[in-house]
Amino acid sequence: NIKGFAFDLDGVIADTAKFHALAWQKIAEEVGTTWTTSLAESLKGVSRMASLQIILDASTRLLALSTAAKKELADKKNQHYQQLIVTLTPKDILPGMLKFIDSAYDNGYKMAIASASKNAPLILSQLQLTDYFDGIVDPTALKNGKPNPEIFLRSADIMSLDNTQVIGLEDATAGITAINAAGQTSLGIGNATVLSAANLIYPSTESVTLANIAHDMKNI
Ligand code: G16
Ligand code: MG
Repeated sequence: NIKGFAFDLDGVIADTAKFHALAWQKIAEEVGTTWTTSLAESLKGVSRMASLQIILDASTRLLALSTAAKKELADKKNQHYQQLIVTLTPKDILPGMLKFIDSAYDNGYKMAIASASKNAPLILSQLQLTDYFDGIVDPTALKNGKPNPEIFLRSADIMSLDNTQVIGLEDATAGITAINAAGQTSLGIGNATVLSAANLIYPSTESVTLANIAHDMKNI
């Protein structure tokens, strides 16, 4: 019996990917990496330092940066990014998600955030969603990122639930893999072909409702 929801943030609650992309693009230009949509896509759900490494590896220059220099570039990206996310307001919550979160709360479901982003607390605060959640998994305390299940296992701990009682919501395949490996029910938002490993698949956030989930859970 489902008693809680573990939410990915980017692509599920808000479209922060566009801000990550704008901020990384500046860093890419600085290090001689051509910015492409496929490069932007490959950074989704990937941690800040791992994202930087992908950008450095794609550079046409022969770079030998020290750890300190890399840290400086990552900090610079985060400063650009934070300037963009402070402009977020509740209007930036993806369609239908405020209604879903609000009705899940009213119906007594527990909720947690399972995002790789260290900025998740700031983003939730900007969107005025903080109080709905039992907690936010601290990504700095994790050994492995998605597709490793660790982040979703932690979210069940935060909600004091068994993994079988949790539905994980994700827009990325690495996240779906992580939810499945955690023994939770996976709910994918996006392209059904891409997210075929998910237990439940919805084309967009608008179709994520308690009624649709209750109906579709009968068929899995
Ligand atoms: C998000 C984004 C990634 C970003 C990562 C770390 O993950 O999808 O692009 O690099 O968080 O973000 P930050 O630099 O803010 O710590 P998720 O799990 O919410 O999709
Ligand atoms: Mg995501």
